Amino acid sequence: MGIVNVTPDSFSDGGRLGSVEAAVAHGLALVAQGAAILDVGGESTRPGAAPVAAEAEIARVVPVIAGLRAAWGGEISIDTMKPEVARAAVAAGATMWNDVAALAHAPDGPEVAAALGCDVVLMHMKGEPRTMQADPRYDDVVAEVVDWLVARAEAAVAAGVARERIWLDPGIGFGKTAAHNLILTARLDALTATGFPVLYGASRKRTIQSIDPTATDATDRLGGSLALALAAARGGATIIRVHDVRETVQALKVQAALKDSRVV
Ligand code: PMM
Repeated sequence: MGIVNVTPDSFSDGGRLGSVEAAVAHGLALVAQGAAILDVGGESTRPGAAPVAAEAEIARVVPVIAGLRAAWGGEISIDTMKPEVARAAVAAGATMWNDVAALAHAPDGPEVAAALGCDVVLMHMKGEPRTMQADPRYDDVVAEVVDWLVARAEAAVAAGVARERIWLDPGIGFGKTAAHNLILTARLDALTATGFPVLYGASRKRTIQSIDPTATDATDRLGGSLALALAAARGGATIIRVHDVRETVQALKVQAALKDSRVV
């Protein structure tokens, strides 16, 4: 899954994709590099980010989704917490709702997801972006994240979302310390064991800087991003959300070839 952020303040490519044309061109370049899914987002969820009104978010993402849809037939996901944005995005051609609030941001989230009939990503977040990194605590982070996500999936199914359309995501960096992020990555098998397919995203995130303090800039974190992507794939993740598609696809192919070489 290649990331197409169309926010003025996204932490890793902030403001770079300023025009619709540039965002569409960027998305198509990621497809050429091997992305099977494009994730379009118009509201930054970086720690401390301020919320954006639905109308502004729709105005940012809909022209980009429509432009991508006109040029490409693959899966396009909309990264939003708001049902009205998801609705507008699907009308413009999106086929997946990626919700960092796991359909809990608005009371009608599960019903709207069911009505849209699209694929749905349910991500775990403790708190909300503005405050989530203020001293997050868990007794057992792996069990709490898994149990909460399964409960959200059951709520979605109860509202009419097809079980086979649901992905679960541990939400790396969303109300978690670096230690929490690492154990969730190392124990991703606990999430895979739920039977739901797993999406994982740690591309360019701050956890990498906690291990390599010199990686102060998000674009300095490719090595760490690749290490985490490979670990997630070994843990059973089937969608990896990244900025650096070409490098990640290559790393995943080499890891898969190494695995195959032991059995031939
Ligand atoms: N991370 C970000 C935004 N959206 N969605 C999912 N499903 N999982 C993530 O880990 C995730 C996300 C924040 O990163 P960005 O600012 O680079 O998009």
